[in-house]
Amino acid sequence: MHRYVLPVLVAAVAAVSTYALAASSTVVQSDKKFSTTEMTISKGDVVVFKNDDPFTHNVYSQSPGIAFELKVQKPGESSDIKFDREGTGEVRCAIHPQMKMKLTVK
Ligand SMILES: [Cu+2]
Repeated sequence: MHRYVLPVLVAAVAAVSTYALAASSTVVQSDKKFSTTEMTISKGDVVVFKNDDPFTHNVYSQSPGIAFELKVQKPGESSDIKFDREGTGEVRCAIHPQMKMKLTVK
């Protein structure tokens, strides 16, 4: 039985270590704008998108490597997106076409 416990333990420690090394950045949506126009992160990092507006946003990217979609994000909600691949491109809002920021994952 003990021979099965060790690999599970090693896997658990590795998972926790990976998580601890990942950095987290926050992008706030306020006044129909992102809090930054440009952001560069490392592969494996997490970006928290927070809706500080009194209305709904739908943040997404269709750029290679960084594609995601938050879908409908209500006022006050936060969503974590982990970027596991390299890529660069635009993050936008499907509801407010003027909302744009550049994101690079390297
Ligand atoms: Cu929006």
